[in-house]
Amino acid sequence: MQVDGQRFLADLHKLRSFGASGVGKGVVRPAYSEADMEARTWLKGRMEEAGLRVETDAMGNLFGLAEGPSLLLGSHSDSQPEGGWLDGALGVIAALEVARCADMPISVISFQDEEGRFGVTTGSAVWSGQLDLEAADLLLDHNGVALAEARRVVNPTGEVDPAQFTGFIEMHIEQGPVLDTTGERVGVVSDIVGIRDMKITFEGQQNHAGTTPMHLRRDAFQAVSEFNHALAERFKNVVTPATVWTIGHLSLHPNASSIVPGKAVFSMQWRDGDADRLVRMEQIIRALAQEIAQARGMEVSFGPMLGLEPVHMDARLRRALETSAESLASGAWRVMPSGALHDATNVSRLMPVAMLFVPSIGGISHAFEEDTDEEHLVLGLEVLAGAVAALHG
Ligand code: HGY
Ligand code: MN
Ligand code: MN
Repeated sequence: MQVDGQRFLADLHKLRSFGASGVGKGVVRPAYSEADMEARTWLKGRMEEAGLRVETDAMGNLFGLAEGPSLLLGSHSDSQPEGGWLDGALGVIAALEVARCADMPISVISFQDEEGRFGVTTGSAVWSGQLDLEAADLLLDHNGVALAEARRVVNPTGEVDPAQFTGFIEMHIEQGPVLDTTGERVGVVSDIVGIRDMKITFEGQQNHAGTTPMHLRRDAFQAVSEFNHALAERFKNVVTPATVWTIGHLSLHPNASSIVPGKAVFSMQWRDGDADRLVRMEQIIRALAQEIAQARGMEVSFGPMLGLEPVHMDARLRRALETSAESLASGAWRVMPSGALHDATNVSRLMPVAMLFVPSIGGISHAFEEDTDEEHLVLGLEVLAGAVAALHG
């Protein structure tokens, strides 16, 4: 199968123009935003030009469907609030290019809200049955907008039956430092970590920042600060160097310089390759938050917890990627786990899945600086095409 690297790169740069941040090659293209929907309209046209039948489901997942049973390739085209031009977009455009050149049926997908404006990989979670649409509709973004409201911009054409697909392969940037550090050019994913994500709220007493003595304060931010500091200690005998946890979002109420914050809401997210360890970490998180709230005479509450279990990639699809990587990048590829989450985790509930990585310069992602050498992008495309051809050989 002969792919067209220049056409592929041109489409990647065109997709980058929707929600271009003006900083480096960064994009701002959150799920259901104007830029996201404009990008999807353009993608729809490119899928039709490739001879695919386009369907958009109720969540806004955009499918380009081949006739009859087909291998599904793709990823997502929504971005983080400050996103890179390749996260998700690479897999969608690579899928489109393979679908154009393949002499076997290839379908293409751009999932919606993989970046979790409303949750965790929300679009593929609903499509795969991991999450009910009714429950998803109740999810709020950090500005309090409900998913049900946001997805009104979608004009659904119909639901897509997963049974028509023989498997799913997602090409993605690594988003981490491994390939960039080793100088290797391709990663074949062995497994994807599991994740837990929930909001925690501490409520104390809003008060005057000048007249309230320190020992009388019930300061919600101080509770968060103590929680974060103590957590590292409590995790010490549970976590490994591969375990990660993040407080990425914090809102203080009323968020004013001269007011002791009475309320703090923060996101608590943790990830690991071991399902039992995720459970143990949750127990520690909940117990520590309650202990601190009690000690400080405060209230603590926990929002709905979203989570996905660790998944192993399908051996047959993975072997096809490994064989293709060996023939095109011999000595410059490796098998590796994914510390980032992907739609492939949800899709693995329905069919065999596998993933292919290309390096991230400096290991940076979820930032405007995210980038990859273009010859690595084209090589990844060729490895994907080689694996697809071999699977149908
Ligand atoms: O957070 C993640 O791992 C994914 O990039 N949304
Ligand atoms: Mn992604
Ligand atoms: Mn991402």
